[in-house]
Amino acid sequence: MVPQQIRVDYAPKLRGRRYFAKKMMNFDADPIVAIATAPGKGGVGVVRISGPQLDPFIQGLLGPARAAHLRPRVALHADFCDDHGRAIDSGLALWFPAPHSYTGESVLELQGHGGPAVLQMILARCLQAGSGVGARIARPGEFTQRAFRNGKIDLAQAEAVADLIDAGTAAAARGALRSLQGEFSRAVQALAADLLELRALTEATLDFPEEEIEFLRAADCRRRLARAGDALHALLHRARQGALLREGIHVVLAGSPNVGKSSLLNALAGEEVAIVTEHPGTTRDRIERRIAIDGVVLNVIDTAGLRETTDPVEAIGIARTRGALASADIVLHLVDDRQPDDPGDAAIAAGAAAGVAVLRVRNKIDLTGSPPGLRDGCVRISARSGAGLDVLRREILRIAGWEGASETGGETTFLARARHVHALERALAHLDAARAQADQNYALPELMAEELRLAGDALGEVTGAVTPDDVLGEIFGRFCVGK
Ligand SMILES: Nc1nc2c(ncn2[C@@H]2O[C@H](COP(=O)(O)OP(=O)(O)OP(=O)(O)O)[C@@H](O)[C@H]2O)c(=O)[nH]1
Ligand SMILES: [Mg+2]
Repeated sequence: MVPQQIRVDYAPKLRGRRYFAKKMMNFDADPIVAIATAPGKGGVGVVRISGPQLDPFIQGLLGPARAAHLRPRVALHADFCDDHGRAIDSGLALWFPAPHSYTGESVLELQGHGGPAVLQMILARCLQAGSGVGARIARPGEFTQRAFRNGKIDLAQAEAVADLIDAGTAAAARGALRSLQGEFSRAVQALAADLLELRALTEATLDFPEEEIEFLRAADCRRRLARAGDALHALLHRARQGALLREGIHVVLAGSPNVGKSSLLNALAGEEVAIVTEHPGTTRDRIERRIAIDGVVLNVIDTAGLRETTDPVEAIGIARTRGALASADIVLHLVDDRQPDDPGDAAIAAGAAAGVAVLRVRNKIDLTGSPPGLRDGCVRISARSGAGLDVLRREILRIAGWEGASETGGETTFLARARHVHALERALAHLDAARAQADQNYALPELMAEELRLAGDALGEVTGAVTPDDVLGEIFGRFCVGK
């Protein structure tokens, strides 16, 4: 089979949810094959195969003589051969018999030379050798999906795999690894187990109405609910920090023309990203730069200065500034320190979405002699000399809610996603509702049991214990092929 004939079955979403749901439920056992290393040239390239039955691949690619030497988890040097027994490449074969593998199925890894042509040839040969057992190319994330399905990892850990690959800073990578190693999942599972026990108690009360309240009182239910509430609060706090680390912060620089927005972007980035001139109206387009502070990624966006204009190009730029303001997490409103106040105030406050922090920054203090730093909710800096920039960086992180590596965040933060934060928030709301029932002397135990069930379900969404198939499809669909 030549590569063009390979049926690429990537697009479960196009076929609708039911297709994917069926795929998930079916536990489809086709062997899957993919190039696991990044596209392009490299010293080594890896083709990975996972499935219940790998004999055709082992025999076909290594040939019977060499295949006889293959031992579990021991690297074997071998030629990878075509269907006539001619070598395509020479490298290492690694065999992980089920269940001791990444996916929980049998896995064969062929480490060849990392060129696109040779890896495509190995891939095509694998599909050919496995055609009798239904081999096909893996969908994005399908290896990890099988690991999840086979109970090797839970959903939060599976997401951490993708996040570790995507991590843009060392802090994000360390956080992702902690999630991958199960730190986050264990905390969620412990909480879910507590809630389940409390729910069982509450339901027992419903079954034995005479003993009703005594039952729950004897179990000190209220104190245990309070303890679960504290644990959930702490977990939510850590998850929010983790989400910040993963998603980054959108910081928009806005203000009148010529106040030094582009100069500030350049100073923060440490290079000449944007054009700076003494002419007001220099910046027309929005210019973005990713900058890491303390391991947190800031997406800093420089915009066209806000003013009334008849220039059609500048007007488009100003419209883009308004668009950027509307999607900012934090707005830095720059003002020239020589001016007592800025007429753009109202426009910026109106442009930023509700609840978005607007931090006033007075620039060019080298010309006025004001001391740098934070006073009256306003940071004074010089983009030219760099004075006050440290304070500004710290203030941005503080407003975003980042607690920093030295405090409770940093080294104990696991990477989390907005999805996790929302699920934990829902769990907390249901737990609070259950606590309200307890506080009313267990007036409605049915309601309390129901709230505990809903809280448990919300926690289960984090680990994948109760996650709808379309959500699973969405999560795994975002992985790269070969992972
Ligand atoms: N002395 C001094 N000059 C500065 C400082 N920051 C910027 N400037 C000067 O102010 C002028 C305008 O700077 P820009 O960074 O282009 O200003 P901008 O806000 O991006 O302007 P527009 O793109 O036109 O909206 C340039 O001549 C800069 O060199 C500063 O901290 N001190
Ligand atoms: Mg500019």
